[in-house]
Amino acid sequence: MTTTPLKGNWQPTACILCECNCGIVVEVEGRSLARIRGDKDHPASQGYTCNKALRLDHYQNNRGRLTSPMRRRPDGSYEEIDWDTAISEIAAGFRRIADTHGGDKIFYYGGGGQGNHLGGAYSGAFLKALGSYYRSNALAQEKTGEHWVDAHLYGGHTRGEFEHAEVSVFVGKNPWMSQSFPRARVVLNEIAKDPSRSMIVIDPVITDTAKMADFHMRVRPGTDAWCLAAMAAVLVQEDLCDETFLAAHVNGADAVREVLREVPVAEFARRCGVSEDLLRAAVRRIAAAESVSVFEDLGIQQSPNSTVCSYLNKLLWILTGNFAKRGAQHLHSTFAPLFRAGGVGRTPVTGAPVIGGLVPSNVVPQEILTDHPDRFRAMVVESSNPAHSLADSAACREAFSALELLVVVDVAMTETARLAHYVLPAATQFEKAEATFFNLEFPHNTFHLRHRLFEPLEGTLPEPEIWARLTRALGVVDDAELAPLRAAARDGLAAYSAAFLTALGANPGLNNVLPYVLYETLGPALPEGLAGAAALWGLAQKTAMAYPEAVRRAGHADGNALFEAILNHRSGVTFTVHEYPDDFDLITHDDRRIALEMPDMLGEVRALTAEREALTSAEFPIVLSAGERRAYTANDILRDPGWRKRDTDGALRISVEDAAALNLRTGDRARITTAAGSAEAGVEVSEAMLPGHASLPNGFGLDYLDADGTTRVPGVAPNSLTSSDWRDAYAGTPWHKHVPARIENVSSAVGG
Ligand SMILES: Nc1nc2c(c(=O)[nH]1)N[C@H]1C(S)=C(S)[C@@H](COP(=O)(O)OP(=O)(O)OC[C@H]3O[C@@H](n4cnc5c(=O)[nH]c(N)nc54)[C@H](O)[C@@H]3O)O[C@H]1N2
Ligand SMILES: Nc1nc2c(c(=O)[nH]1)N[C@H]1C(S)=C(S)[C@@H](COP(=O)(O)OP(=O)(O)OC[C@H]3O[C@@H](n4cnc5c(=O)[nH]c(N)nc54)[C@H](O)[C@@H]3O)O[C@H]1N2
Ligand code: SF4
Ligand SMILES: [Mo]
Repeated sequence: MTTTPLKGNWQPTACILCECNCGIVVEVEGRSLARIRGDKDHPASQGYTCNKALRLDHYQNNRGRLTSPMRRRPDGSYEEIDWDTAISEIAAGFRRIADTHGGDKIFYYGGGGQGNHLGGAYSGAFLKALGSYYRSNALAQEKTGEHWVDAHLYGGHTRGEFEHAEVSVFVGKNPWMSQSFPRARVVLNEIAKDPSRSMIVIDPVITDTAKMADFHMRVRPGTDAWCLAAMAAVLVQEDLCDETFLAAHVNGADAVREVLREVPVAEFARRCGVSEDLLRAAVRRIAAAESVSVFEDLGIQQSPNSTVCSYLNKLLWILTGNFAKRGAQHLHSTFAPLFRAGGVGRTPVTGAPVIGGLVPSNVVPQEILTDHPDRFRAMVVESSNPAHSLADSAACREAFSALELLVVVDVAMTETARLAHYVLPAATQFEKAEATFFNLEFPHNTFHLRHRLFEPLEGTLPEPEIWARLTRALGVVDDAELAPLRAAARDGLAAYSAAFLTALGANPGLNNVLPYVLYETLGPALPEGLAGAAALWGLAQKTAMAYPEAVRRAGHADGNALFEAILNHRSGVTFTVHEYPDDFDLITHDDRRIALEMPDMLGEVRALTAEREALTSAEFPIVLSAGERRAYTANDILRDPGWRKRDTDGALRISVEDAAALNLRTGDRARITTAAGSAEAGVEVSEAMLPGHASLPNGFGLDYLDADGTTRVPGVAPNSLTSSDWRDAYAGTPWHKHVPARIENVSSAVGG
């Protein structure tokens, strides 16, 4: 595919507000994104965007932008300092921590939000040079449980092919609002219109997605384990499994069947609040389908029993053989791994599980706030706002304030930045080369290198340059060693490849600082503004070696050809084209079979028959879902509240029944109190909510300096209401969607 010539000032880039990173074209005026449209040439999104992309100028031209490195004074205020001072003081500070306490006491959090993973790729050189090891990011408060299950079952991440699935199942997932797969609303509309296709939604809320569903299984919050166990049990008890598939491709099915045979389906249906008839009908629909795709997301990943729910929902498609065929579930290629390979480690202080190399977000405060000798002493935060996005903001603030050194790299003065010793101002995602590593599709997987639309704002730097300066300041690489590589880069990629092998052969130590080496040597030879793409050369080589045929099918002869295509195709490239049977080769187990038996998880399924104490109480009778995705939420990416066209204060949604009991009407104010904190919110009475269930949106409670100089904080910061210890036993992932709470009417006191 070649890019069509661009007219006028229309430039291709991507939306950065969710993991889809839809291709857009932007008409640039001065330094603003004046007009925005979907990019038809983008190989994944094909012209699609949702409502949010059109508001991106609120990110680019945000009054909260940082324009100079900042250093905190003893009195807590900040002073602007120049880059050279900032770099040398920060490098020396981390060096001192490493020399005194060990480099592993330097903790790294973040590395990219929804659309900017290129910068974080360079942090590794600096961190490795210091001996830093522990890291984390938002994936450790959502996806680590699923990753642990995936690693056991087949050793990779799977995605559904919803575009072609006869039956699509969404478990705790509202793709109409939260998207997450290409062209989500188009695909959902196609499914809803086609009488031969079906949609099953498991969600306590009548979401926009649930409204389109053929089967809406309205579970009571937090009871998915019973619902999913009953569904898997129906497959076994009604003899609906694909025995041919299981015999050919799956180990351990008998052990699973043995447990599922004992599940009391009627009893479990009652416990999750779904009618047994509806539950059985949905399962029979799955079993009868040519193809089934399943998407699990935060509704189970941030709720009680989350890891066992991840396991159970995967049984639905594995027991029915919905793998390695059109419209079904797939393992996919990766361009850059999101998780570290290897087993489950433990955190130094609390001994929490480190899955995929990520420290559970919820234990971060406890790994700092202690006199344990192995506590984290210093922290780097890049492109993340953990003081606002991690459970228990108060504990996070206290912990971050106790660090000997905290450095934040961000575009804005965030809640986290305000606790830092140094804040480094990054160029925005439209002022530098950027890319997402959320490349999760099959059979066609895509990668998009975005070129910059503007020069970096004065005073800011792209992260690759920041990390290169910091690494240079450590003095760990002899620059003379890089000279031959620099020279070879000027002679083209073939010469560079040869010189690279020679240099690494002569000094294997360079491997430790690879992103730095690439940036310093290949970076200068790349077209203007694309130095930050240098690390992609290494990733392109790895990708071509990992999936040689799929990369060739996509039209790239080798790693260098792939890298050139990435540089040249401004709307993105397809980097792998797979055939369906490739799914089996992507299983990492030696026998290329799915390992279905997970004894821990099967033990959890057995234990579901025992009665459980309710997680709510007389004091906190309501289940609060703290952090729902809505039409105008986008994590913490947009700080300017003016981007929202409605729901500007992030209403607390409550059921008609609870509203009546509390004498609350839409527009009234309510106080919501949890074990961790209390906040006031505007109320929206909603027929979509079950009695006893309330929801607050994510991404609110960020402060913003208005044009008139006043600070505004619209909505409730969800993590002022969440607790660190409220988390999954296996993965440490938080139960944000299930926070026991009390709601009080504060309007009626003044006469409502
Ligand atoms: N508009 C918008 N889109 C986004 C984002 C955003 O901020 N705004 N963020 C992006 C990110 S980072 C992510 S991770 C994804 C998340 O995407 P989703 O997981 O789809 O988002 P949520 O709305 O947080 O939660 C999904 C659903 O879980 C349901 N739920 C609550 N409790 C339960 C329960 O006990 N059981 C079940 N089965 N469901 C329950 C909620 O009603 C909700 O509909 O969205 C991405 N897309
Ligand atoms: N209670 C509750 N908490 C939640 C959730 C929930 O549902 N409920 N959801 C969780 C989930 S799924 C997620 S993904 C996390 C997200 O929370 P975070 O991990 O904090 O990620 P973002 O909100 O994406 O934060 C993005 C930060 O990056 C900055 N930024 C933007 N562009 C750039 C750039 O180019 N360079 C740099 N250096 N910085 C940049 C922004 O200013 C912002 O501060 O929140 C989690 N927290
Ligand atoms: S928010 Fe997500 S789905 Fe919407 S346009 Fe942006 S990247 Fe695409
Ligand atoms: Mo997320």
